[in-house]
Amino acid sequence: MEIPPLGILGGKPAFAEPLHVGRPNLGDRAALLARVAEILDNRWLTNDGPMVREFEQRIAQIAQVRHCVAMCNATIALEIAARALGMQGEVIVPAYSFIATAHALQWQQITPVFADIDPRTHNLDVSAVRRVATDRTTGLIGVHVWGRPCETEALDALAHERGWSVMYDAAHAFGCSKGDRMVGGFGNCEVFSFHATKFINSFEGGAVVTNDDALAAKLRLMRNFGFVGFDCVRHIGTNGKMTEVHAAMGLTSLEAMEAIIAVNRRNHAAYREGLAGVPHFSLLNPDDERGERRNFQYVVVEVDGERAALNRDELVAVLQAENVLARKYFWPGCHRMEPYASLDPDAGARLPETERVAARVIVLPTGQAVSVADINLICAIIRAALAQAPAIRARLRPA
Ligand code: T4K
Repeated sequence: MEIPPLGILGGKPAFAEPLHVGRPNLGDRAALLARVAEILDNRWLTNDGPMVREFEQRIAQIAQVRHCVAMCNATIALEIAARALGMQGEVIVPAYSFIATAHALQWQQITPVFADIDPRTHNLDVSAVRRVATDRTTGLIGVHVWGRPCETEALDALAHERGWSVMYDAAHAFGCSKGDRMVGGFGNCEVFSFHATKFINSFEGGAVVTNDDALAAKLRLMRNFGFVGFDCVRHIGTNGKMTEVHAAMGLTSLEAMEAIIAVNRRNHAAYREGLAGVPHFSLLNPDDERGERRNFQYVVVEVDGERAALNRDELVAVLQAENVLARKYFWPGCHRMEPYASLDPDAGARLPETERVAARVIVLPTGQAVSVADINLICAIIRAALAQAPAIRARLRPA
């Protein structure tokens, strides 16, 4: 493909409009509007309404669990679940995650203790978890990064052996499976996100899913201030409720689930083909050869900055100059963000794989808003940039 002068070298951006990572996937507009009309007719807008219940049923069915408790977002869902599980003191989490995983703990005076990751999967390394455990540890939160499930057997077994609670931040992993078991039933509970940028979205939204009846009952109470009936509060609680309009969007999005997977899968294949053979580049394999289900929501490339002609940050600058707003998730790692950086300034030394992966990853735009032609152009830009690396380096070098 013929590429005009690159934006970073003074050319016009290849895309007139920005191409975002996280542009929402939309379901059928008429179906959503019909649901909104029904909500208005019902005059039931929030507080465990019929749309929320239907949404919960559908999520529980797909995730193969007994209970789904829908919430206003995944961050509040993580907070409520941590409290319902009695997490306190120290809880082990990866630093390679969105900041919400750590904040959900710190927000309630629980100390997140960061453990390193396996560079192959980007998920918690079980031996690193063992290394950071102390007698103050009460729990563990694994994150299924990019939708690839953690080593749940080993983590669940370790938690069981030590008497810890264990939950999974499955914000990326709705619709994914480990073997023939859907994500949802691992640990004591799992948390999904239905934020606008996620595979299935309810504008904002989240849910805790579990097979534990008592835990589900507690989560329902805590989501609604602890109320049972009009005048009786049985538990400390907060307002974590999902509204009917959010559930309407979620149900509409669920109807498009297979179509969204098909687009994501097509886009993934286009990137794989477009980047094949680019030296020191690797596209993370969603790893579904064993017949596992994946949602293909993220296109994640690792750039070996020591050997490639341009490093990750240089390539992101190249792409952004073309209006391709590639992201560096989860740079620089939770441990280098506040308040954690000040609380434990030396954490980086104990998290070498987290630091290495965070310095190599580029997340590229995908989803319904991105066409195969867009992807071909993005890949051609990357190839053209690598071929002109010395000029680009000179341009990016601080004066
Ligand atoms: N745990 C994990 C592992 C997570 O990744 C997340 C969230 C959570 C927990 C917490 O879940 P929630 O509480 O959010 O339910 C985005 C998302 O906001 C965040 O939900 C997500 N992870 C994270 C990985 O990505 P930002 O701050 O990097 O990007 P944001 O929200 O500005 O959106 C990205 C781009 O998407 C924007 O540049 C423009 C585009 N966009 C966004 C929205 C909202 C649109 O085109 N339309 C839109 O409506 O966090």
